[in-house]
Amino acid sequence: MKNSEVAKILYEIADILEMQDVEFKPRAYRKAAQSIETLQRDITGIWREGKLRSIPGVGAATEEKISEFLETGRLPYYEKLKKSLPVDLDSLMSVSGLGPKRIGLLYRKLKIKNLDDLEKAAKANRIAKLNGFGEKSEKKILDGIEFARKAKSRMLLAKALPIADEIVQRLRGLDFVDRVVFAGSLRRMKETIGDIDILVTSSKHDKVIDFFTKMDGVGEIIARGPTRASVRLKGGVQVDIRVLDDSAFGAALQYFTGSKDHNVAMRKIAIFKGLKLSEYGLMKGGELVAGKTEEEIYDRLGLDYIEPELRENTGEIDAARSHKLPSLIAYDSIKGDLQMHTVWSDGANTAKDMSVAAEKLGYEYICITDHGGNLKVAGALDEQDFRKQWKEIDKLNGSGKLRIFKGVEANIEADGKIDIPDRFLKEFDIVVASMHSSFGLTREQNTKRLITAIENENVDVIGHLTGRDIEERKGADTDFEKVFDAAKRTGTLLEINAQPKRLDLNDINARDAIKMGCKLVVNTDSHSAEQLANMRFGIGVARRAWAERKDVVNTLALKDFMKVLKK
Ligand code: DGT
Ligand code: CA
Ligand code: CA
Ligand code: ZN
Repeated sequence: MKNSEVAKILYEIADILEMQDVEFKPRAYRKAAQSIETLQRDITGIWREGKLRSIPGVGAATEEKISEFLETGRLPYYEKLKKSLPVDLDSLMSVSGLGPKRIGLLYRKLKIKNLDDLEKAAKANRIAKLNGFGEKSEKKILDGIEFARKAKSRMLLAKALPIADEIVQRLRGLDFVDRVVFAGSLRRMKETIGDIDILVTSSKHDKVIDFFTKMDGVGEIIARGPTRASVRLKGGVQVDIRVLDDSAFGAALQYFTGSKDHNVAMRKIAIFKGLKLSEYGLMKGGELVAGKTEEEIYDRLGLDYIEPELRENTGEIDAARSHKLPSLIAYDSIKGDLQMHTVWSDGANTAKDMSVAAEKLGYEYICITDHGGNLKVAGALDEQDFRKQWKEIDKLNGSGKLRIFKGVEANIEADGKIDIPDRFLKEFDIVVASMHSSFGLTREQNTKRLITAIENENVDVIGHLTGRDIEERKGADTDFEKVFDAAKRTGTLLEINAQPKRLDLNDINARDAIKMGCKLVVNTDSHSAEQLANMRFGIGVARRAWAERKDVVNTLALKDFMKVLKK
């Protein structure tokens, strides 16, 4: 799978162009990189089908570069750019306060290429004298260097999962391995992942390690021992592997799934019962009493089985002891997806394409929610456009089994008003209202804003409620208790947005919403047919929020679902 390699190159091109003060292009390259990084399909396959342009953000220039790289394994355009600015971008970019523009300036004026150069220059007070810097930013840089040296950068779950899946598949193909699974934060479906952890059972430890460290895509071997190894892939991702014997598979899986806090609490229970729990098994005075499966370990400690998504030591152990664990929503329980965009606004596919893809997923209904109102940058539709679109949807509804709802994603303005008049809003089947700007309001203002939107009788769903971007922007400051209370009171649905960079509501907020009796909906907010596959990340959040099927309305069959919409 070349996705992360391609994404890394495009990100670097964007950074280097930005360092050279080129306009517009950096944004385009970065946008393409973002969607490729979290694609759930191998980009090589999409390229072979000649469909690179169906990836959101990929235009003529990026298409050409990607094709060349996939065809020849090289990209001279990128190599030349890199040579023109020989700096260690990866580490310099992780110093807070430094972006490509400033790194470019530091290279041109002071020949700074890496963290060591940067540190020397800052300590000699040479940075403060530069135009656009100053004492304060020099100090900030100096503080940032230490942090950057230690910084273990994290990646989005959606980037890590397909990479792990592919490595697991490769290892499963070997005749000298028995079981292959991934563990760690990935198995717990955390929103970001530090590294990928893989467990293999085999009697040929050395052969597994040998294959793993030499397989295609490995850029660097970080560590290598008889039963474990760590590599860094060419795309930058770290993967750890451990090879073990079958007898302790459950104990190892339990241990390496974590979380660390969950494990610590588990070990305490073991000690209390006169036992010892480790990655090698549950022992009593040196005798193995459980270890082959996770289930028998939990059972022997007097606990119901705890699903990986719950293992964060946030009450799951007490719940398991008193048989009060939730019966988590299953990954395959979704019947419809209620937020997606088409070519009418900023999506890459037609309504027809989206409906075909949704039928393939076994859905009973979808809602097309192209942007409306003032969001012109996202190609917002006006009233006339929507009426034309509805004719298209009517036709599709007449021809297939899938029910397509006529929806809109409208904006919640700073004062809580929706940017489409109520007269027209009420003609839609489903209105998703979301915030797309004014993220700097005070907690009080923003809470009032959301409540005003929730109280609008035409608003059915609040989309990506906080507006956060996991890697770039904190969510708006909000009094969740008040907002959830309003949602519950008015029967307004709250979205878990499954876009990898959003996952908004997050696990903690969604869990609070459920506790307060709110109903949730998990939507992909897809901008292409491929992205409908992101549903699993939203369900991951729902499960980490302890959600049951009854808490999520788009698990309902069509007839029952229609009953929960506001009149
Ligand atoms: P990550 O990679 O930062 O997203 O998070 P994890 O949870 O995958 O952590 P990682 O890769 O460092 O280790 C994998 C699992 O191994 C972790 O979830 C629990 C277990 N583990 C690692 N180190 C320790 C430790 O020092 N004590 C305990 N009890 N467990 C550990
Ligand atoms: Ca990990
Ligand atoms: Ca690890
Ligand atoms: Zn949106």
